[in-house]
Amino acid sequence: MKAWQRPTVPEPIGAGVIPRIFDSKSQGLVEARPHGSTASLYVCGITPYDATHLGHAATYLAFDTLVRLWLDAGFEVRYAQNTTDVDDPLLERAARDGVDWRELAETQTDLFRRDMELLRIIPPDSYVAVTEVIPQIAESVLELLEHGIAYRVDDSGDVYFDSAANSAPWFLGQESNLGRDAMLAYSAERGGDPLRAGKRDPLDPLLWRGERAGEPAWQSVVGPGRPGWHIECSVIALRHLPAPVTVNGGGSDLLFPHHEFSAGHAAALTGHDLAGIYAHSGMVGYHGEKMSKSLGNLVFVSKLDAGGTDPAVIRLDLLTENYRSDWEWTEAHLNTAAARLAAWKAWASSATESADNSVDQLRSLLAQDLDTPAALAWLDARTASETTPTRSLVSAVDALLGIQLRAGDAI
Ligand code: 5CA
Ligand code: ZN
Repeated sequence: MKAWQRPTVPEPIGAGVIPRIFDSKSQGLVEARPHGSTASLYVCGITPYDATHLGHAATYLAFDTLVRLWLDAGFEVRYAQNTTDVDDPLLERAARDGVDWRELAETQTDLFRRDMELLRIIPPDSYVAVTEVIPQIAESVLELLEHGIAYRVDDSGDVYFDSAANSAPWFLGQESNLGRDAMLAYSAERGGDPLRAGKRDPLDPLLWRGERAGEPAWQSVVGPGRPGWHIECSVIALRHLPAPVTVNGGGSDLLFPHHEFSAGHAAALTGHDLAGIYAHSGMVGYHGEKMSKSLGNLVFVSKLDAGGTDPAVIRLDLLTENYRSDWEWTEAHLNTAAARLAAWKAWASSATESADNSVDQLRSLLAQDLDTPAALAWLDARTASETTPTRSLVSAVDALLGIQLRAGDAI
């Protein structure tokens, strides 16, 4: 399906730096260096309801910073993202509100696209809804059944992934580094069904859900039904990006089970790792809890926009925090960003054409695990000092941070 309009991104000035980023699998900072000249990125997209809250926005912005650093370093970027446009939480919300689930998914995806555009987030090259790839997912489930890496439970039509039957390079816990107890707890909390009778391992995840009365279902090579959650991302990533992808990303709530099993399914299908790096953004909170659909403590990008907040202020607000930290959003936080943007704009208005090597300082701060707080502090110091701004630095703020400081520059 179509993504959204790409913002203009100024051409790099001089040589960029290959970014380093924290890898959840190896538990350390690693260079996000692509094989060859193309960096590839898969980021888990929204389940389209309650979009777009500031937690979502912060996560897509974190990976946008990575994309911008790659572009700055001279790489081509191939980026794919899904929408989980059929899944239990979406169906439950549609039923609760008495709307058709397809209608809900469509309107919420439209809202998300608009919000991403407002925030000047670079769109994926492949934006793929799960309902667009149902036959392909079913083919992959069949392949896993034929290879003895998947099994059927009772006569429900449900198919599960056999975590233990899978062969190298993946093994259970490889991506998340979690012990069994933690995995069991997260599985129960995040869409798994460890108590389901008849499974070979309580942690084995659903690959295909057999048709149930009143639920959407598709005819397929594994029988009527719909896909499980993790296999959708494995299949979309494998079909749209060269494997292994340079970075597989999402929020830290996807560390387990989602990314563990997306990696597991992909390895079972190809014999290779899904990704070189598994990167996770922290959780944005509000009123003392993680901002989440189930709790309802949400602040929406569209509502802030409708209330007159400049989207650039929202963007700068989210860049204030380290992408890996869990942090609490407040109104005051937003006001600080508004003051900062005003100060930076005043500073940028007197930019000159003179030579400037300070862009390298900005890029090297960001290249160290997308350290936007350090970059912002450095720019604050620069705006507060008597140093005359240069056009190249102002342009780098646009290219790397997505913040346009001069009115009249291209949108
Ligand atoms: N559709 C699945 C991924 S395949 C999903 O998790 N959808 S979501 O709508 O629940 O979340 C979309 C993205 O936003 C995910 O990467 C998730 O980790 C991230 N996210 C959700 N809540 C927050 C939050 N409070 N702070 C930061 N990121 C969040
Ligand atoms: Zn996903």
